[in-house]
Amino acid sequence: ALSATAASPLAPQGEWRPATCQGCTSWCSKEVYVVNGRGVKIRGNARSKVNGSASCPKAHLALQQVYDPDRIKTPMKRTNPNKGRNEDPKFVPITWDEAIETIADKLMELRAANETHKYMLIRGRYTNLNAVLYDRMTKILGSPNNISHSSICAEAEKFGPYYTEGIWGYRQYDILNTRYILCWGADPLSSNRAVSASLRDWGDVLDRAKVAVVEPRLSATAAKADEWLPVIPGGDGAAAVAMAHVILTEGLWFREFVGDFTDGENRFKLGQWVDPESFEEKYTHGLVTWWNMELKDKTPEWAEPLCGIPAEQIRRVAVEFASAAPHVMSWVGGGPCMQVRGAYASMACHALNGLVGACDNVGGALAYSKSFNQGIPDPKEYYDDAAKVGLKNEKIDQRGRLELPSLNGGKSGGGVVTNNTADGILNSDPYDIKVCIAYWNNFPFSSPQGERWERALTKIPFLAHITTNASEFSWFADILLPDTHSMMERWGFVNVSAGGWGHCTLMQPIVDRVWDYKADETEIPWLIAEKLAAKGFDYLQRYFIEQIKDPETGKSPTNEQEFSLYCTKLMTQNYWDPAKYKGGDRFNGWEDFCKAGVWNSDPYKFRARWGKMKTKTGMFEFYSETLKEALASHAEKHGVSIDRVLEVCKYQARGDMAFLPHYEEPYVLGDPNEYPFVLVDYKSRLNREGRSANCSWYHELKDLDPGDEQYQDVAKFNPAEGRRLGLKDGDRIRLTSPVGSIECTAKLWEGVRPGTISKCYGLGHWAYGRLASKVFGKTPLGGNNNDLIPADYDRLSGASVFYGLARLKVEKI
Ligand code: MGD
Ligand code: MGD
Ligand code: SF4
Repeated sequence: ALSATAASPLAPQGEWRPATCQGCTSWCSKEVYVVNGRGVKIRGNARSKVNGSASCPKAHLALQQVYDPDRIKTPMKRTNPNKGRNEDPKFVPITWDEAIETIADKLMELRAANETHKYMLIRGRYTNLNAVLYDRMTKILGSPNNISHSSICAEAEKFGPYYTEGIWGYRQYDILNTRYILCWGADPLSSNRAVSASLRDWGDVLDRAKVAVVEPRLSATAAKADEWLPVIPGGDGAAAVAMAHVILTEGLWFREFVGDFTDGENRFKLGQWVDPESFEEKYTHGLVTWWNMELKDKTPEWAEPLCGIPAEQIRRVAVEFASAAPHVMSWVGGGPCMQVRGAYASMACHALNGLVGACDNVGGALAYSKSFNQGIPDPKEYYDDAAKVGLKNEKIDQRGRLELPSLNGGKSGGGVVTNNTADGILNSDPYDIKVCIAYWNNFPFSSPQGERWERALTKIPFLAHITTNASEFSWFADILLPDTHSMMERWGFVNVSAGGWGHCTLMQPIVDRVWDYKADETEIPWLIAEKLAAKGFDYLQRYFIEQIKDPETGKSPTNEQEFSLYCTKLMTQNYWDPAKYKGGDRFNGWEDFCKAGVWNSDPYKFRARWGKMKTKTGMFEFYSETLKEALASHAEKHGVSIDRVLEVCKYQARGDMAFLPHYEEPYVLGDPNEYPFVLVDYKSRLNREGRSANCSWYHELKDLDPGDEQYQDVAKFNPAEGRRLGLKDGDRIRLTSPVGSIECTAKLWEGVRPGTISKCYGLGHWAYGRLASKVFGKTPLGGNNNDLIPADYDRLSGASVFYGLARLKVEKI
């Protein structure tokens, strides 16, 4: 018989080591099987209460990323002084010393010229260690310009929850205890923020709950759902307020949360004004105002032509959803919100959670679980006079200007307007950017109308890119620094919540680095600080040495590896140090935490936020006093009325309507006669954000996306429309919008709403690697949707718009 003895080939050759996946923002805790320093297999970390041993299909692509032969293996410098898409940078290898020396020289030049604000740090994906490079280093160098990718990611989706219940952040969903899931442009089986856990649990969910999906295309989740509501892009707000109308007229609101008429008689009757005095609210604010001003006439029949969903389906879903209250959820993804008027759709779809008492409730939509990250010390003591002056400058993305309120956290200019940075740079408004360091990002590819980034990056005199792969962004760089891969080669940690649990999961260097990579957020800033100190500016190095010490020994770091480790230990100390225990899993110290790889929170405390929400009234605000205050302060800052702000920002609301969840017509660009279709963009199940197209498995498994084909980039048409256009599967086509065009392949598929073309985001790289591009540096493989999408914003949240904006025409080629 076969037995696995030490000498046998069946004996284990390696060990499972804990890791974290950042392929998407599910941020699962994982384990990697490591043999002789090489990662060979990936599985979920069973110790995590968020994702357990579950994995999604794209987790495994991390192996192909780590061992991608196209990774940058050494620092490089550009030798062609001309920049541009058609200019080969002619990169040549250099040493780390030369690379860092060059960067430090450029930073010192800015200091000598009193232009520290002309330094910019760009962050794409990140771990929580980003505080070092993104925040502290930028500030100590004296620049206000730390620009994150947040608003090409998800800001609009946070708007509704913030201005109704005070959460500027994501929600988690208690799917195992729910009885009805209503998804708005979220596809939890493919994307969003709990993919592994959703895939694991969805079978049980379907046994116990109904699922309805509002989507212009048949998504993976819609394909398994009880109801697919094929919405016209941008019609969500109409469907949501009509559902609210039905819930109120049918008397189905959740009285324990919302309250009731003082005499118990339902006065919410079609078209009838209600006396606010007749209703006593409990944990909400402004329900009757919402009814009187927006809901009373908004029947499903009113909504049907606006959203394209049959009135009887809107009514049925609303009644079944509310009848299962409060163990139900309105799950709002980016689809309805990342639109020009998406802020109000975000409010309208999320407000349903308030009506049915689903927020903070069992089986409902919850805030993220409490976590206990420790910040790193304040840097203010390390600002010199030049830094203090530099920091006072306006930020390059122009956030907070009249036309860009970006009201993150209730503050005018509170959030980044990532994609507008390109215009700030191009127009030197408010000034020009001279030195930029960027990491883990690829804005010419990932941002709408990314061609603006190509021109903006060409204009920056000195650009360094910290990256695993040469990418479209790298093409414009002067220096490339080869980065560690997030999953296996570096320290870091992130927090995420799902299903009522939060976890803090560690990245650790668990495999050997094949080449001389260095970690973006800690090792590289350490090396820069050393060089700057040698050139006479030691503030950054002193901050690192004096403020970031090993919490166990009290020792200061002496090199970049120690610095990286101490940062991680310091910021996670509340999880692993028994003396600092604050809740959740207990550990006996750092080693113990590293072995587990993940800390789990305590169970969720349901209903704890009822009456204590971080809104102005403490209540769930249907009439948002919080938004009223934020808009008033933005308007006052610019000496205009709130109505003027709304007008400049392209919203239709005026007066009090601005503070209420309501429907606004979609703002779509292009003449429908010339451009008859609306683009429906969505993420591939295999997208590790913009980073997986150089993996062979990505192409081989592409038909995991409903309607898609292996090794193809297909634009999907409703079959009747496709036939009318004379299209058949496999035809090569050109899609053109008012701002650009791409080439791809036609596919006729039933899961497409008429009037739309549905196409995955992910392909179309012209400079990523040998599998991602047709000819590296020249010809893309497939087409990048962002070449079709105009650069525009949901200005109240600062979010870039991906949905409901681009009209298209199609030609055979
Ligand atoms: P990525 O496109 O993932 O990030 O957009 P970005 O923040 O620009 O590119 C990351 C780059 O970092 C890679 O190109 C590579 O150069 C480098 N890199 C890859 N792996 C690593 C690594 O492990 N470490 C480091 N340091 N570098 C690495 C993301 C953004 O894209 C997001 S978050 C969303 S949600 C948007 N999604 C989206 C969409 O759904 N549709 C369309 N049309 N556009 C979208 N763009 C947005
Ligand atoms: P998307 O997955 O882009 O965003 O997660 P979500 O916010 O859930 O989904 C947008 C959906 O909206 C698509 O299904 C699209 O078909 C639909 N849609 C388009 N227009 C409309 C419309 O007008 N109305 C409605 N109702 N729907 C519309 C984002 C989250 O996903 C983020 S921010 C990141 S960074 C992660 N990235 C990521 C990834 O790259 N790949 C995968 N597989 N998962 C990911 N998860 C994370
Ligand atoms: Fe989790 Fe996303 Fe990684 Fe999949 S890709 S394992 S869902 S973090």
